[in-house]
Amino acid sequence: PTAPVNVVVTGAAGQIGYALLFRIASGQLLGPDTPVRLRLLEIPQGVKAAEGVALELQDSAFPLLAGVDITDDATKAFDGANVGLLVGARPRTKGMERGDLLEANGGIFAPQGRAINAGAADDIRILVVGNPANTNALIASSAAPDVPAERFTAMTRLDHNRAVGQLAAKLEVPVTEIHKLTIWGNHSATQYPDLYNAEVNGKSAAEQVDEAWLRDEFIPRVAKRGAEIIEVRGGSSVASAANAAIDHVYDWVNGTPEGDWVSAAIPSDGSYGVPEGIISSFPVTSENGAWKIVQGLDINDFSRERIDASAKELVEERDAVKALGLL
Ligand code: NAX
Repeated sequence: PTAPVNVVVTGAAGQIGYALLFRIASGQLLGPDTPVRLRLLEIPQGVKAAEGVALELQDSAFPLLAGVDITDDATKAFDGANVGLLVGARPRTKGMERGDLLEANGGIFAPQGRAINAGAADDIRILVVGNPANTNALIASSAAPDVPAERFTAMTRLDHNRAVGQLAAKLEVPVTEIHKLTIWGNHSATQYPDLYNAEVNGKSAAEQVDEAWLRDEFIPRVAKRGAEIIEVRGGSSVASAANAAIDHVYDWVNGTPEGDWVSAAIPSDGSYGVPEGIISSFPVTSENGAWKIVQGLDINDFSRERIDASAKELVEERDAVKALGLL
């Protein structure tokens, strides 16, 4: 039998944590042959609720679940960790400026990065879900100089899946007919969902919708879907966010299907004019357990402008956290 994989979930007592843990324990994160040991990291006030979740995990008798540890100590949580889902973050509250938000999150993601650097396993893979996800991932990565930068990623898979869902509904096709869709840039309102390179039934997606819908309805709808969910459901996206985190890590570990790609925020190598070093969303494939940016796509003027605008926002966030001494 294979040794259990150590999976750390931060913010484990929160909403996304609750939607995520049972799916991880059931084998959906790493596959049906891989046992997992869960490490739940919470702040002290969250530990008791995390213990409650652990009771329910026990009550589920998951065959693949080798154990559950709960701690409020990041160093303990990440010791020997193979996968880290960094969900817990400091949300923006009323009257908080962007600088305050970045600083508060720096206080979470820098220490977690140091803990990862100190004790994580050599194959550690990090997915940051907690917002502002891209820049939180950059802070954690920068605090972990001994871990290859490409092991730190941020989640834009929810945006990707939302875009697939919107396009499928518009064209009345199954989601399985949609391929090569890309979210570029930041997980924020500046993100750019690109239909010009996407395909539906093997033909250009952009050519199957009218331009006004693509530019004035589709793009803002995807970028503001989080707000729509809050408005309609009365709470932020939870199960869909957990689902996207599962998709991201599953594909990272197991590879993406031949002839298609997905979206993930990974460190830029300068591809497509995105400044090197920022953690920005790209069209990516996963091969042999590593993300690779899809090369050679045609970028029209409209796309160019959108990609540049989102990259600019990420550069501004990076400069702001640099000025705060967090990089
Ligand atoms: P909750 O407030 O329900 O849960 C957050 C949990 O994190 C709490 O239990 C809290 O005690 C814990 N926490 C806070 N600081 C911590 C720390 N330093 N170490 C460990 N745990 C800590 O929020 P939830 O709805 O679960 O959302 C979590 C994060 O996901 C938020 O930052 C949210 O903005 C972000 N999202 C990101 C998405 C994405 O696509 N990248 C989409 C969904 C979601 O909005």
